[in-house]
Amino acid sequence: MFTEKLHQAMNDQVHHEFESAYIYLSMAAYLDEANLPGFAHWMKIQYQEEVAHTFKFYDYINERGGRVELQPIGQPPIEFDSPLHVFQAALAHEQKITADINALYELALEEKDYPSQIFLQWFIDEQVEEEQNAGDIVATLKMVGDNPHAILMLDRELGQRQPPVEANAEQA
Ligand code: OFO
Repeated sequence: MFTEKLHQAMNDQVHHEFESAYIYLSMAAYLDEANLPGFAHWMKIQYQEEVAHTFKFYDYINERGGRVELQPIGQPPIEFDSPLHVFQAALAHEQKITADINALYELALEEKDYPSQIFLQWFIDEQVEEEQNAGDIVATLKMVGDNPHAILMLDRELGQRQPPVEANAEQA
């Protein structure tokens, strides 16, 4: 069993991850309405990634003998100015989640909880990828500007994103 402080912080992270899923689903809805099905698909896969992250924390809390306590989720942002604005917001959100994961890791160090330090290393790596994925799309969108042909090409490319392995396992 881990300490109550760490238990609470892990529970908070269940909330942050599920809230991330909800935010990305809202972004997908905006992109679907904007007739950008590839962009929307990318965001729906991101939603699945966040659900998978939620379950990693959920399962870990259970494995350590803790009880998962779900918290209320507020309304996510629903209006955006453009696809660029969506991905800038996604990048800013990932940077916040990185800070949450880093704070959790620091707490696991303070509490001398070695299994949690090992568990969190996966998330530390994952956050590098999460920030890079959103950051790359922001950079591309800035480069193409309002060029409709380039936006359509990017829409096709983002429509190829594959679901996370964890999501396949959940569905199997
Ligand atoms: Fe769970 O990594 Fe994004 O938020």
